[in-house]
Amino acid sequence: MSDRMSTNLRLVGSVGPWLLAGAVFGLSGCSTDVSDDPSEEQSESVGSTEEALTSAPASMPNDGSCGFKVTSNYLSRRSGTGYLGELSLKNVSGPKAKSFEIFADLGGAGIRRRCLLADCTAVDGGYSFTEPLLVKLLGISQGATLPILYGSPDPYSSVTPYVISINGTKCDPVPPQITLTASSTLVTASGSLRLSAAASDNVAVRKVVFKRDGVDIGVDTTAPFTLDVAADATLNGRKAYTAVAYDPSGNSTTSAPVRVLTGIGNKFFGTAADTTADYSQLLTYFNQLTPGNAGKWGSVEATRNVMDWSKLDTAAAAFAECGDFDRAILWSKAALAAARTDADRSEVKSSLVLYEIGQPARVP
Ligand SMILES: [Ca+2]
Repeated sequence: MSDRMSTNLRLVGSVGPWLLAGAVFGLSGCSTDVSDDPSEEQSESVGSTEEALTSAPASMPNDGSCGFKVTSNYLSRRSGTGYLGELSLKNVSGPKAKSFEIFADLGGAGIRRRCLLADCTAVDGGYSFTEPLLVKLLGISQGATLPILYGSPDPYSSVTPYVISINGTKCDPVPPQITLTASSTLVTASGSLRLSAAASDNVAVRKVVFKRDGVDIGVDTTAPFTLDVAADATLNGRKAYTAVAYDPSGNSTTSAPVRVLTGIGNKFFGTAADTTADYSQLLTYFNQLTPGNAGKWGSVEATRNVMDWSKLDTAAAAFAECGDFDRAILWSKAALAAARTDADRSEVKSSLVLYEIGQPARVP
């Protein structure tokens, strides 16, 4: 029956909406065939009346589309003032529908004015189609198909529709899955960094939004979901990239972050640590500036387990003698942070106090 209805629609696409409804549903006009009270249950329904009378009330199938199937037909040749498109919403195994929402990606085409047998509005990435008064009154019973017509000034390259909800129930509550990888996690030369997201969903992945430190930097709407990022010295430092996958119902999932270190034009030095304790020590002693040899291991720990930070203190005193109290304070604080005994700390502190008031520290 649905095929015949679709054929009818193509043939009578230029007639008025109520006449078209009559041609499709065999009605002489909605206002004369249905009750004025929309809350009253109607025995007649869109499509097969016999099935509506004999079918038991159906529960909502958990199949991602509520037991409904929406398909698309469109004409690639101009029809009248534009191009004709048709969606067919079939109730395969769902409950009688008195409301619905369909989302359709029209491949960039726009809808001219309104739709026939559905209300349609432009939304992000396509159009949303909702039930017309006729469906509110009569419903779509199991086995029945509702055709929806629309016209576009643009030719269609593709149309992809999804059932979003039936009778107010969201058909797909399951969010997508997504993992993100980067072509490199250490960038040392200008070029391009490719982000690749592997995303899947029980219905479909509509788009993947890429982010850098939480800020949108690009979108891909077709698989494979990738984004090429220009890598230059402005990105120097560590950045966290994430990707968010959306399904047609708006469910979303954010990937685990991928951290990329960019150091274009930088010089690196480093060492190795065997244990957490060693690593902690490295953070303490290497995460600071030191005045040449005075801060190196060979000077500080010339004898194993005997730390001598006095050379840092001496360096601070030398800067103070030259009148460079900023540097004197810097190295004095470094010596203070590294001092292991109260006696050492006390000695360094007494010098530091002098540097802070612009006085050199001299041995009496
Ligand atoms: Ca989903």
